[in-house]
Amino acid sequence: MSIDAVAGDLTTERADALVNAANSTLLGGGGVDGALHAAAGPSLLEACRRVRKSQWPDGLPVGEAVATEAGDLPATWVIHTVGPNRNAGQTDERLLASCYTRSLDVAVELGARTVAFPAIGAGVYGWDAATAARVAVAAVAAHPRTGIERVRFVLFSPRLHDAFASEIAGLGA
Ligand code: AR6
Repeated sequence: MSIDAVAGDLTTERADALVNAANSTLLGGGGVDGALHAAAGPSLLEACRRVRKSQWPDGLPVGEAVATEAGDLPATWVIHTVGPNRNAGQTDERLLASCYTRSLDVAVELGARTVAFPAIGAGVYGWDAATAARVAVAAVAAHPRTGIERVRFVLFSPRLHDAFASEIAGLGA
């Protein structure tokens, strides 16, 4: 069960499940959400619309996670989660941790063996790199992750990569 961090683009990462930093509507947006939808093709949006109709008619709550198919992405599933919007006053780190915990719960239910995360909340939602990395790595390390062989953070900037790599290195200390 490894945890690592790479610099790169989540939309080209091969994993059983890619985690999307979505918003409550699940109907797309900017950042990594927009990039994943663009790379997946329209079937991802259709799958998200079905989730809204069946499971979450009022939208996915902050800190929750739900899976769909992955369209044309190099993955079997996309797990959508909604980070707390720090810029809108949602400053509770436990909600950010819950995004990782609930995403891994869903990944375990699906039988995913490899899972890749972006830095949830570290873009539009305004979490600083150090806090985003500390909360993310602690939440993943604390999860039982039954059956999951690798959790990878795919970071879009060198600053975020350094922050995550340093937290991961600290796990072994
Ligand atoms: N691969 C990996 N990381 C990426 C990619 C990519 N292709 N593109 C951006 N990032 P954000 P949030 C990084 O804003 O803060 C959306 O509009 C980005 O540099 O995508 O949780 C949703 O619909 C940053 O480090 O997510 C919501 O409305 C990290 O991904 C809102 O943004 C997260 O930034 C969610 O905001």
